Amino acid sequence: MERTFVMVKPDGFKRGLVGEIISRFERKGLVLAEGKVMTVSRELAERHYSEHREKPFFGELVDFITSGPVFAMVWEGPDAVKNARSIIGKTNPADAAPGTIRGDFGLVVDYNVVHGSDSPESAEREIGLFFGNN
Ligand code: DAT
Ligand code: MG
Repeated sequence: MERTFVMVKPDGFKRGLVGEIISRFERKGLVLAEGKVMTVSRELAERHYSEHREKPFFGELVDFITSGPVFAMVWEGPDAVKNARSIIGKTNPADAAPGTIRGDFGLVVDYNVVHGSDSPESAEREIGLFFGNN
């Protein structure tokens, strides 16, 4: 059994997509283990996205993710990381297939509705950052 970290970003939260997004993961068969509404501090945002520190979009990414409430979650199941990423779709909604969250609800890469960990190692690191090491 594997765990992954998923977060409805401020755009998805503001648009009222939390329930729809939870439903898609549940229908797939993943199991919700943790969930909470929170506002991400700049410090947490910079740690969460530290791999992107040198990218030109880093400042805007931190501004965006701290701009309003998010819904942070832990999902469990076989291959949870890969299965969650396939439900979420490609990073740029313009490339994401219809039927994926980003394909159905996103338009541009800056506001792509949802985050999902990219590896089991990232998942454990991100779960630790957002939920403590439980
Ligand atoms: P993902 O969220 O699919 O794991 P990532 O880790 O490469 O994608 O990037 C993290 C977030 O940064 C992504 O969800 C949206 C933003 N981002 C990525 N590439 C971008 C770009 N070229 N311009 C603006 N924002 C970008
Ligand atoms: Mg990523």
